[in-house]
Amino acid sequence: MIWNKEMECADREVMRDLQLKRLQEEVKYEYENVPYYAEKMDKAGVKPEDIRTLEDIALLPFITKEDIADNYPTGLFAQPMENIIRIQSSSGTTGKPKIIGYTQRDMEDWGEAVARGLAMCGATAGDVVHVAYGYGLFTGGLGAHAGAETIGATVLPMSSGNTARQIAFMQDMKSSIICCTPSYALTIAEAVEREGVDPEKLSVKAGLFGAEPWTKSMRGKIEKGLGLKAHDIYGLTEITGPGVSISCDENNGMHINEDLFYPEIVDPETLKPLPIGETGELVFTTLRKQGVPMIRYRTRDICRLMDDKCPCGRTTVRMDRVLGRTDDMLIVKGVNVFPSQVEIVIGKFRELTLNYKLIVDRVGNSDTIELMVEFAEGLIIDDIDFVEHMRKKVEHALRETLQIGCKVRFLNAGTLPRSEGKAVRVEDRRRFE
Ligand code: DLL
Repeated sequence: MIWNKEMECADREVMRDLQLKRLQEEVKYEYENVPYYAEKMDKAGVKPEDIRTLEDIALLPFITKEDIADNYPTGLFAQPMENIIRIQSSSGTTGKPKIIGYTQRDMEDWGEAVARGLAMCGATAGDVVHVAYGYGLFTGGLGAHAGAETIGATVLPMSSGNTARQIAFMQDMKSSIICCTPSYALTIAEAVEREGVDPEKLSVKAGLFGAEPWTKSMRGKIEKGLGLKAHDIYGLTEITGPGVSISCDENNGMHINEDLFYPEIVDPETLKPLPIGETGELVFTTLRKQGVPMIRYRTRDICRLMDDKCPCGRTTVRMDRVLGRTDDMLIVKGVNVFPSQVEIVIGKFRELTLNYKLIVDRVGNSDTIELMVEFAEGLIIDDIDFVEHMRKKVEHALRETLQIGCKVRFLNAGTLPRSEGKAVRVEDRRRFE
């Protein structure tokens, strides 16, 4: 089912006209309401009136996660707090989170964007939408929730975890659409098998899975294990959360909600726009955001756009699977983790050096993260009580900062290989091809 034919199936010229009109308004709005961005535009020698065509977007300066960090917490807000009705957040590079605020209209647009994805899953008001993304500052839970409410479906705000309870609700409440990370979907599928539940007897017909990269083989296992059709949903906190793009039944790229988010692919080195079909860094401009509008936000996701006709009837440009990132951000259990955050934690302990390595792996369906870190010169690991005490302290501090558990292994000073160039701080043993 197509939720909003007018926007999702618009004639290309009509869509481009709408995008240009909204881009001009958004740039003017941001110039007038966010002094930091006005300064950036002045420095780049560009004024809102210079945006005469969609291609003129290339004249505008980019916004990066560093700009967000420099303006922590609310320096990029374009509205006073009394007009902000919601805050969501995700990890930043500096140890300070990225804070994004939403107005009433932003919330409505977010609900609309996710509703389109739920409709791709076949959702109507008669469906029971089981939301097993985490609720809270992370956008997954409340984003999926907003979409389900927009459709008028019955929402089960499960949040993540307690898999036995998830399965009991799926059975008893006849959940028909499930929303969670693909790795959690696999965990649920395995528990379903373990408990001897027949997936065909579950009422769930489709799922909206995202927030992390996933593979074709994961898709196959989820579809079989839960007896449903899997859809991919992409998004990021800075732009809105889930719902920037979603895959339809054709499962061939994710349709971008182009009336709300304008996509570009740029060469990550030269930052020049690349033609459609070429792989580069994905950049998004919000076209109707009031709380924290983002003009040319560098997502750091590597991707390509597709504009060939989709048999589903939607005319919007699609984005392919995310192939990787241009920065060092890791997604572990759906949570964004920067090595720099770990470094800040380690730096607080004088017993530790800054020689460390993070090992990320996947055990079963779950990501694991382990920190190997050297003790300071002179400290030798032979006092078991001391080592245990330190482990507890460091693991606690890491959990506080990263929001996920990270095991710690201590090494004697000088154990880790020394870098002769760029230090290799991360070993990611997971495979996403
Ligand atoms: O992960 C928003 C979201 C929630 C999307 C629920 C989909 C479902 P952040 O925590 O800010 O926001 O992380 C954003 O996650 O830049 C990508 O690197 C990655 N990501 C998100 N969706 C996908 C996906 C949410 N479908 C970052 N495939 C993004 C691959 C994804 N990577």
